[in-house]
Amino acid sequence: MNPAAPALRFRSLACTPIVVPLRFPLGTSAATVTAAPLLLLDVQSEEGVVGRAYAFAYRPSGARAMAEVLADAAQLIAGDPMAPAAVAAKLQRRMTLIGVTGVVRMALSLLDMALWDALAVAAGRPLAALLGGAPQPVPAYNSSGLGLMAPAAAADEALKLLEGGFKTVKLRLGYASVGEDIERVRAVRNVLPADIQLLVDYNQGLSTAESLARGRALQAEGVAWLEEPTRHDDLDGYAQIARELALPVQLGENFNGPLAMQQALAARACDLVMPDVSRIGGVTGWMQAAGIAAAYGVPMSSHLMPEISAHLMTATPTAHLVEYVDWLDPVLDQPCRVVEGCVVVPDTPGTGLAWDAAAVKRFRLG
Ligand code: SMN
Ligand code: MG
Repeated sequence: MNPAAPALRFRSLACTPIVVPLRFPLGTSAATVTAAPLLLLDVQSEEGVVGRAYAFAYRPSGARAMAEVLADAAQLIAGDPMAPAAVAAKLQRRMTLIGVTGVVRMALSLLDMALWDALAVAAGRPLAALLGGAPQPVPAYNSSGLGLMAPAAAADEALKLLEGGFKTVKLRLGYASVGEDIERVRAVRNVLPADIQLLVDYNQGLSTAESLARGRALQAEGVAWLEEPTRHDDLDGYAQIARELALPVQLGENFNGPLAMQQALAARACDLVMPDVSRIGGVTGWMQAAGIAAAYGVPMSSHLMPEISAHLMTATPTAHLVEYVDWLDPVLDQPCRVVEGCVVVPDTPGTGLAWDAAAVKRFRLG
């Protein structure tokens, strides 16, 4: 780190909830996302340094609830050093009675990401470099679309998602019958070149028994991972699924902090992990989780927020794939760049996030 970089103190924060339209609406077995509710966060240091981050909020109420928690957190840390680990420890303790889970966990993770961005901006270095990574392109899969839809529509959309040179795409499943799932997989697999990988995601829609039955059916269909077939916290169920299927089981977007990942790995609940930076504890929690995945030798991918996750993946020993979505593009000065299926990590200070003020105003949640 640049030894001349000033020590920063936290002054204030500003939250901006927005809802951006999606180029490819995303139907999952749990809910359909037609527009993405996002919470943008700007933190301000006493020295005038600004740190930025954002999180996918799932629902407009999620964005509003996180903003409330962040306003509360800001009062608790006013004037404190912008030291993410110390801030995390203090807020974890102060918020213990309500519980650091759900939107509270997401809000604190988002704050952590913005603090790290401010530190990297002050140091004049990309976040990737500050974490010990090299800011180089990171292999990604295109997850922008391929929700629940008719087989022919899924085949069409799969081809569109290859734009940008992606070598992997992800299809959501969880129809009423295994036959309908297989129909979609075959429709997509039929139009995809042989060197393109196909991932599938059930968004926790199945029982353990159905996960085993559908997983067995999928094993012959050229699928590279089976994501969240059943409820994310049923580790015994997952251990059985992972043991009985040859198809790699992927779990992680719902890990509530690094401990949840450690427990899943200790239970042999999955073969692959994909924490979400806004649920795992921000950059601080991510780096702890990366250490756990490395100790277990388990490939680690990311969930959403590719602009931030790509930086973290450069410093993740078992880095696998960044989940790319184009959702933030409408409000960015510089859209997230993808070259030959890799997310490009900008060589500018911090994460490189800069809002397009006019677009933010247009999509602002009232
Ligand atoms: C997903 C579900 C809901 C919103 C965003 C993303 C999905 C994924 O589980 O892994 O992309
Ligand atoms: Mg998923």
